[in-house]
Amino acid sequence: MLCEAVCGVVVETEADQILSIRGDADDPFSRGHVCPKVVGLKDVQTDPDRIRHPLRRAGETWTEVSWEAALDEASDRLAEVQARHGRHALSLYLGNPTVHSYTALLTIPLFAKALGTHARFSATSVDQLPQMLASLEMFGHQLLLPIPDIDRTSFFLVVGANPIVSNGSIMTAPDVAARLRALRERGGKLVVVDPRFTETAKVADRHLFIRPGGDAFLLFALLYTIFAEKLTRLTTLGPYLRGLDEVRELAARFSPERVAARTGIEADVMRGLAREFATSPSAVCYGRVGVCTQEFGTLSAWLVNVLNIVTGNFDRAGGVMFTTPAADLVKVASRLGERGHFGVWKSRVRGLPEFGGELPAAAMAEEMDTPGNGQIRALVTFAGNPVLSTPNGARLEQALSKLDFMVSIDLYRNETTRHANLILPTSFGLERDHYDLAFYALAVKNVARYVKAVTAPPPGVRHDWEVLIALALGLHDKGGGRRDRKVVLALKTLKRLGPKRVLDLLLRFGPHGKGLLGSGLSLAELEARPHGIDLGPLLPRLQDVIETGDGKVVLAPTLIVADVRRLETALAENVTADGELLLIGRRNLRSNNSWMHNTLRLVKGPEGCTLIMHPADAEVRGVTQGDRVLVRSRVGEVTVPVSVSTDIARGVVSLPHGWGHARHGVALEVARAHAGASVNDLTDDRLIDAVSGTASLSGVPVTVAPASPAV
Ligand SMILES: Nc1nc2c(c(=O)[nH]1)N[C@H]1C(S)=C(S)[C@@H](COP(=O)(O)OP(=O)(O)OC[C@H]3O[C@@H](n4cnc5c(=O)[nH]c(N)nc54)[C@H](O)[C@@H]3O)O[C@H]1N2
Ligand SMILES: Nc1nc2c(c(=O)[nH]1)N[C@H]1C(S)=C(S)[C@@H](COP(=O)(O)OP(=O)(O)OC[C@H]3O[C@@H](n4cnc5c(=O)[nH]c(N)nc54)[C@H](O)[C@@H]3O)O[C@H]1N2
Ligand SMILES: [Mo]
Repeated sequence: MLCEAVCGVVVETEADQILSIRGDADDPFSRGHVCPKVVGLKDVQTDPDRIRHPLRRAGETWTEVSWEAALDEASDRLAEVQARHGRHALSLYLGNPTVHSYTALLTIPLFAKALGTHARFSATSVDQLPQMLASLEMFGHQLLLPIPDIDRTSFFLVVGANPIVSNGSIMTAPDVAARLRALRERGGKLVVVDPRFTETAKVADRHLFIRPGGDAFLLFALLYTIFAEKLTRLTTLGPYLRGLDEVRELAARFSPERVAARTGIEADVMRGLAREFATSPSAVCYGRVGVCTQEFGTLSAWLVNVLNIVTGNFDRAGGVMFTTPAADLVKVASRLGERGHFGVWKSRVRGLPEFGGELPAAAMAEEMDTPGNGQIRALVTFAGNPVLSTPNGARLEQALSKLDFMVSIDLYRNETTRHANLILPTSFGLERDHYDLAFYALAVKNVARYVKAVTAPPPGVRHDWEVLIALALGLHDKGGGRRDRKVVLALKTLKRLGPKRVLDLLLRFGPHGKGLLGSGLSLAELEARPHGIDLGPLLPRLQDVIETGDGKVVLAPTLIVADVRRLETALAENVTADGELLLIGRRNLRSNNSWMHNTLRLVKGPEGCTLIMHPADAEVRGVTQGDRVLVRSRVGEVTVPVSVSTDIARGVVSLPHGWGHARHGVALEVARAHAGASVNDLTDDRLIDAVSGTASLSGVPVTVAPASPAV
């Protein structure tokens, strides 16, 4: 409900009060495991700061208003902006928790269509966009993401991910720690490549420090060795690949010697790693946020796939595979002809490409604060906090304060939503029924679980899908949005049926479904088995799912290959100027992006928002443990305490994101007392992965100096 690991929970209640939440030992997938964040379910639900009625802002004063008045005003004002400035003057930002609500997932595509704007943004472009783009280009569908077979592999190479803390991402795997322990117990190996000696690195067989942004070079060097030493394994896959020769030729330009300085890893070590990976009985290379949100995000995401493919670890047990989810949105989307698209239109100011109908979040502020035809004048946010989660948040914040109108569908008045004219609150957590529509498609086993709501929502909130549909239909009635009868009809049908019925249809006509009468899955079947159902291990199924037309994997997509030249040029360039350090991020087990810092049980204890710095870098700057330092980048500065540690590579500093709650107007009592500073006041909206426009949040050049004592 708030985490990709989808652990099952048992909730004890009395008269609608939650007494306890613990791990569900009978859940076949999570087997009783939960992490500290589980307390967030209750704490957020019962948080005194949570919004429980629609709120309207006049200047700095907030007052409760009725739903009717709020929805009427919202649709009126949004329609007015579109009438006056054109459809694309209205923008939309979708935040990460959208994917944790099946009802939102089923409604959002229609809602977005109904708004009729090209100015759509989401957390995708500060996260997994490169992986989705690689999938679109290589497998023909943006949602065909290969998933690590973590339970059967014998070699797990983790590049730019920290599953011990994140609980696994685009790899839904409850209790990932136990799964990694099991890997080593069966004689397998875990190798972690990261600029920080992370919690995952600490349980690995080996950790390699890499220079931020060095991954594409490393992956090419591995491929160089594998091709040069004839270690490819293409027996069964061979006939299904296009572009192998091209990949071989490209890799031949990146010998381990040539890239050693740029990766910070010795040539021999890279060679050894390549041999081990390629000769293991099975192996997986797994990359996540650290390879995506960086200068060469798309190249890295692509090369991760290529490495798995050419070593024969693609579409087979112990390697990476595509899932067979009970509710198969990929299949449905394909049948509707929606496989994803890229670059069909460009952003107005910088000409950045759309992806699946969305523009990069790094372009959001400039689209709002740059005058001219098509300038964004209004915004709808849904479950997002882009002021803290997208690059150059301070610029975005300025831009939000100048919009003609903004409405936020959210639980809190936080750094972003405080700029809204209206906040529309929705149900949360155990107040709504739940099915992990997105994450079962990304899970390391095929599983399914549906749970009913446990408690009633507060009387003044509505379910997310109800709010989205009401807003879209209201906008239409006022003459705004896209004048498309099919979309309006679909919204009205969804309103009448409810998302639960749609889920039932998806299950019935999915790969494990019963259809209308047969035997197999339906919602009723799942309701009767609330601990969830094990649908078996992942299976090879490339030929069932691939959407490239000729059934072949495109190993060397033109769009991506074109960026190799930039990579090669970068080999000759200095990454940092004298005295500069490269800033990376980190996550903490007791924190979830920007929005769980208002629960005291999670934020108490040692300060979370500290800058980790290597002792040698600290010494030359005259900084010692606990000192407050001033961190500066091109776009801004923050002051934070330093934590001196050899757990980080020299020349690199790490600051977590999601902090910075001391901003004026934020109604988060607990978070304010543990405010920290926002790393995204340092990250730079100009730094992007050149192919996809994904924000390069990692590897930002900064300077660090002792902060002058507070006066
Ligand atoms: N507790 C907790 N769990 C979470 C979240 C949370 O905030 N808190 N957030 C959730 C979300 S939205 C997501 S998307 C997932 C993310 O899941 P992960 O990707 O597993 O999590 P991160 O901690 O972002 O891991 C990225 C790693 O990349 C490293 N890194 C940075 N730059 C580079 C680089 O250039 N090269 C390499 N090789 N590594 C680099 C970082 O040091 C970090 O260890 O986690 C989810 N789970
Ligand atoms: N520097 C840096 N920046 C990063 C990252 C990084 O690693 N480094 N990680 C990036 C990643 S991977 C992600 S996914 C993004 C996240 O970016 P966002 O999605 O923009 O931000 P969140 O902090 O997840 O904010 C979630 C919002 O949703 C609200 N919310 C929570 N649950 C619900 C619900 O059920 N209904 C409704 N209506 N609202 C709800 C919360 O109150 C909060 O306002 O941040 C990105 N930003
Ligand atoms: Mo994310």
